[in-house]
Amino acid sequence: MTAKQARADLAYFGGRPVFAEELRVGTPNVPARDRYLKLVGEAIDRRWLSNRGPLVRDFESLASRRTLRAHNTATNNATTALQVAAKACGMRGEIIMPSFTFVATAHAMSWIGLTPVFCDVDPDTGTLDPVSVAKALSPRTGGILGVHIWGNLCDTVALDDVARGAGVPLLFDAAQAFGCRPLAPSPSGTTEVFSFHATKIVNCFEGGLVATDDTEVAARVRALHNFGFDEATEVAGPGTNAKMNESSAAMGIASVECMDDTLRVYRELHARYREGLSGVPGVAQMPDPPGQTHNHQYVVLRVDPARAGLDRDRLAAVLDAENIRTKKYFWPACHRMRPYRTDPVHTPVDLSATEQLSARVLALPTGLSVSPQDVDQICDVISAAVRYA
Ligand code: T4K
Repeated sequence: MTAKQARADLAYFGGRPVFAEELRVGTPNVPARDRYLKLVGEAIDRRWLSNRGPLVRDFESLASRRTLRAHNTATNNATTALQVAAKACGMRGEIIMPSFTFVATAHAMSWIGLTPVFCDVDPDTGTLDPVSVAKALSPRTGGILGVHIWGNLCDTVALDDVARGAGVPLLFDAAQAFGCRPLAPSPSGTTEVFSFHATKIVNCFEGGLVATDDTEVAARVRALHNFGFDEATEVAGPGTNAKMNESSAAMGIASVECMDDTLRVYRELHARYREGLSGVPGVAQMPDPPGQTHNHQYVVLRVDPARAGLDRDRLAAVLDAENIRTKKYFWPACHRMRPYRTDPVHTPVDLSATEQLSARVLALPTGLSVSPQDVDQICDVISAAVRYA
């Protein structure tokens, strides 16, 4: 390993970049290329390419072993899945959600005429704070949307209590949480939406899934994602086209079949980062939440500028010069984005934990295209950046 032994070794100060080619957050995993090509070839030969074909049904069945939910409907992405699920759960009016999330969470609601109302998050897990949610409740509240950010599961029990007390539906955006399950049982009737976008731990090129334990919600999801056709192929009401196609399902099957191996790689890289950064002042990996299994899909640092001597943006610039492409997941927070930043209806409560997290977090490359030696090099750059800050 080439260590950064002097300030001038850092590419930011004119040294030679550690990586000749860029190393990215979110490089797609393709763990079983031949299996995918075989499955997609069979689909082509069958001439059955969409509309709940055999591969989509197989994918749903395999995915159900990971979601542990009774009903699983595959979709073309998680954004449409969120819209379908929100309608199926009966969400209306103002939807309480975190601002600290990927903007798709808010836009998905806004796009179907619902109003995002942003609440604060727990500073350690980044998930929706039930106390903040309770403060934001109003007669206009028509739903609560928790986000399992970075695979950290929300306090589902506390949020369920708040939702039941207010008499509004509760939905979870689990786009980043495939493979993350609570060790205790979930509240009854839980509904979650997963993403299988190219950058996710399991990918379908693009894909999503609505997983629910509520039979009635499941029936509505099935109809709504397929133009409103119910099981009797009658149109029960206005629906959309959110169906997954067979090629996406083939990719999903090929990936989920070897998911245990994939999870192991992510877990090991995550632990290696933790060890490699353990002595670096002011730079800490976000803590692993207790009480759940984790996919370790994201390696997220929190940079404390006072202790590290440099802020998150400067650290990102130092890494960038070394061809290490990080992502500021999630900055800016949604309430700082158009159109939400201009209308106070979206921000009725204090969002100080959100503000602080979004200014400090940085996601680092991980996944099947990242080696343990790459992690060592990245840790060396971070440690040098702090040393010479
Ligand atoms: N809710 C939450 C909480 C979410 O995180 C997301 C999506 C959604 C809802 C909506 O799910 P989908 O409708 O997408 O299923 C990326 C993904 O596009 C997005 O799916 C994901 N969350 C979000 C966290 O990350 P960007 O804007 O960061 O994408 P981009 O183009 O900057 O790519 C990310 C990194 O991946 C880059 O380093 C480049 C690399 N990349 C990307 C693609 C597509 C590759 O190396 N190869 C590729 O093919 O949103």
